[in-house]
Amino acid sequence: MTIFKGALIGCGFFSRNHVHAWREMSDVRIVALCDADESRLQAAGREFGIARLYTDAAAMLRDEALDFVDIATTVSSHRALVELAASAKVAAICQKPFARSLDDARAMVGACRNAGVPLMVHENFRWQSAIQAVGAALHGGVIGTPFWGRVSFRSGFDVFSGQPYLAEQERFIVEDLGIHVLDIARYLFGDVERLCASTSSVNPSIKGEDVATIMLSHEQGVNSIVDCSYATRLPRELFPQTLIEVDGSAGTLRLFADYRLQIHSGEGTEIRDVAPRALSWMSTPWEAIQGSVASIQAHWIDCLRSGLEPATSGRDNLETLALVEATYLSAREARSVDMSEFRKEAR
Ligand code: NAD
Ligand code: 89V
Repeated sequence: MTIFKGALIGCGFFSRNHVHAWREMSDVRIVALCDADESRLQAAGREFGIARLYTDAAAMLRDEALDFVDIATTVSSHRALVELAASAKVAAICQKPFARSLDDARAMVGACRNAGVPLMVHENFRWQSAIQAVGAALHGGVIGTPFWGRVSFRSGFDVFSGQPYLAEQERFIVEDLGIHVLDIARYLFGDVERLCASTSSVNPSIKGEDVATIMLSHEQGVNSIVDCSYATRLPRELFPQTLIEVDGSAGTLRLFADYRLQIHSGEGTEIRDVAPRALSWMSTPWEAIQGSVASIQAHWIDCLRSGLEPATSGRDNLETLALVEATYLSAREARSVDMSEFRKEAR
């Protein structure tokens, strides 16, 4: 069995999930860690028993023989690190948001293409067990031809205690969380022709917007609503659940709270439990996200073995990033946006 040797760059808040998930896989070894912050680096090395530690990614790429790097830093460092990996001819996974701008993202895709190395964006939400179950039912044709959908994430969860930088960003919910929800809409209903969005800021103690409502016209005829909020006080907090509704010509799908998927068709109505599997390192309420990390990383290794392009390759993610940019443009200029404005350059 080929063993794939990887290294993690960025040992912060979310990266522990990456390392735990890699350790689930018998054909992967994380041989080295890198973080510019020495104390975080040392702590991660101790926690995971990894001795080869670097504060400089270039030095790590020079000294280690790697099959891939897993970049789990925040967005401002993504372009430089992906280009560094490409110049060392090492395959790369890059956390979302892939890049600060579409121009940066295109340059990163180009660098990896020219170097002949695979590039995947760690866009994990579509890999959640519940979202995969909705996708399988929908794409399997159970409810006929879909014509309407809603992908909804509404929460009052305090994301800022774990990720304080989120409170300081001029662009918050669409760039950080909406990016996942928009990607789910693409995964379910296909690429988008046109969108119209509005955003608002409810929480006065953060810089960016924390509510967004986006209406999407998809190329294959579905109209969908993507709505997300971090300002929503519910009787029971559902973080990080995404709820989904789809109407089709022959039935309906509903992903309710607690990972209950209702499928209604000519065959009758059934409710399936599509909750994430439990692994020892998971922690409440993060299980669905942690499970999706394990699934996307397993997909990456499948792709390295087969040579197939990952579902959320850098190239694919240009479309999701374009939806983020189009949402901000639509909200700012109070107009509907034709995606060809972005696509001309993005594809
Ligand atoms: P964090 O700030 O806690 O950790 C980032 C780490 O990267 C820090 O320790 C920092 O020192 C290090 N770093 C930054 N630049 C570096 C460089 N050039 N070389 C080496 N180390 C460097 O951030 P986080 O909350 O762990 O988030 C990291 C990324 O993960 C973000 O892009 C965030 O959006 C994303 N994220 C994704 C999910 C998801 O479900 N996909 C969830 C949470 C966070
Ligand atoms: O997935 C993310 O990027 C996270 C969270 C789910 C907390 O918004 O920032």
